Amino acid sequence: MPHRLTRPLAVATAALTFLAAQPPAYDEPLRPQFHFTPARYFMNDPNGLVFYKGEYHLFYQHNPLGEQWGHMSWGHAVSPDLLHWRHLPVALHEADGVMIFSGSVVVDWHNTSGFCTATGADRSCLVAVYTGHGHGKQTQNLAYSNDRGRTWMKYAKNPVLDPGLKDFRDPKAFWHEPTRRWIMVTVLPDQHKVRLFASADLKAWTPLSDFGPAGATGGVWECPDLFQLPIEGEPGRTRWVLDVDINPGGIAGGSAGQYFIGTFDGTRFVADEPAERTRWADYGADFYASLSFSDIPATDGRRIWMGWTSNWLYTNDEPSVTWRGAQSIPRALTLRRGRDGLRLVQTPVAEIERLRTAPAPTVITGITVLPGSAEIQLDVKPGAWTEAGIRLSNDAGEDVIVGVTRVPLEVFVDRRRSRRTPFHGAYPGRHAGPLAWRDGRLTLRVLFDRSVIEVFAGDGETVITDRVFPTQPLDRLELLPVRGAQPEARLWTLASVWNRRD
Ligand code: DQQ
Repeated sequence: MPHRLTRPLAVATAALTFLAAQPPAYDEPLRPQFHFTPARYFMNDPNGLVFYKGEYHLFYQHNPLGEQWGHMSWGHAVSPDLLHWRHLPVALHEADGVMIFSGSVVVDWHNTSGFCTATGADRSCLVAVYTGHGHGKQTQNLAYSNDRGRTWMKYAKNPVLDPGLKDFRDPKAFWHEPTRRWIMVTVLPDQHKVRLFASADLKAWTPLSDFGPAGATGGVWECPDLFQLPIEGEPGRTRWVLDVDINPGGIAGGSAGQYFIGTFDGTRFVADEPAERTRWADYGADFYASLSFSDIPATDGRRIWMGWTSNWLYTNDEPSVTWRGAQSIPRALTLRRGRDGLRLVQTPVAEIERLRTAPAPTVITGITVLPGSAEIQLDVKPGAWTEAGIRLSNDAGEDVIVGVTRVPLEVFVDRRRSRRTPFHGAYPGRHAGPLAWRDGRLTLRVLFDRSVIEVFAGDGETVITDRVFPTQPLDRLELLPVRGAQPEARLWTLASVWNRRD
């Protein structure tokens, strides 16, 4: 006789099956509302960022089977505006003992690879260049898609680069028009070297040059990127930026991003500054593996990157449930000249202003209700103060201070008291970065999103990204009392990008 479930059990089973098939509510207490998070399970580095036929693609390091790092595959989402993302099925799965580590995607506009099947005027397709990790080594591999990234084929003759190295990864490929060839930037992590290759067809690669060791070398080098940026206020002038992440040995402990500014002639990157000089992309503990979008049209002209808002010190222990890991807000990049030479400037993409629920901000006086997702702007003027800033807090006695100190002149995020019940010894901390007066004022633009804080200080010159994991929502905002000229703070509530069921 066939086994039959009793009626209550059958109802319970049906309910569970129904729940498992439902999209997540995207409303768990720590779940950011305008930052990208995976629907379920673990996410780390952004991968394959590319704009193609009206869509931004975000691939990401993903464990499709669990809440900790493992089974690395490429998760996938698309967006029309860099904010509202639609999840697509996993693009590249681990297979045959080879995990899919980080890498990039390019548009092969002229079918140099021979992978593109389209015949008309537009012969383009997408090609992914990724690291295969397995069988004791790391190799560079290709996959391609002829249906706007919906399905992917791994190249039958993978790997395309296999020097037999245990650590050799994170290819970022781009088309270099002056030499009319593809360039691939990779890292030799424990040698603290970036190695460049060139190719006519994305399949056969020739080594070009090495860069490094230089800058910070207290940990392995990972996830490089190389791109040209305009210099603000100097029309027609550009410089190249080589971004290399380091773990551990970052400015706030653990993982962090550093960059070098210099020249690239199609073969070699040469830094402008001495090898001892380290420049940090972000002074917080949670901005890693940043990657810039490929193929943003020249009519737009922006170079935009995003990074993973976590740290290898504690990522596997973060106290979020069902999902783990968030990406930063996409940031537009430029270079700015100051007393200290050129530096990278990061600005949240302008699209974010469309999320403001009202055009006029609320002016902060006394203790104000802090919505879960908000943008706060703090303006500080010269005065007799030693420290100025804002305090985000809750009834549980947890708080985060975001502010500036006068001596030394710095911006900081202090999350030491942001969680009553510790989850990892490396999490509590205060992170600070150098700041300069601009036109007689200090301005902090703070993006707060439940468990993500991004601070853009000095019009993007100094950035701090820190996750915060309070045990209950930080729902109060107030200005720190200061002596002398009162700072001004304004707040915009930001709408959720996850209010759709897709
Ligand atoms: N994460 C990937 C590697 C990369 C590291 C593996 C950086 O490709 O070097 O998940 O977070």
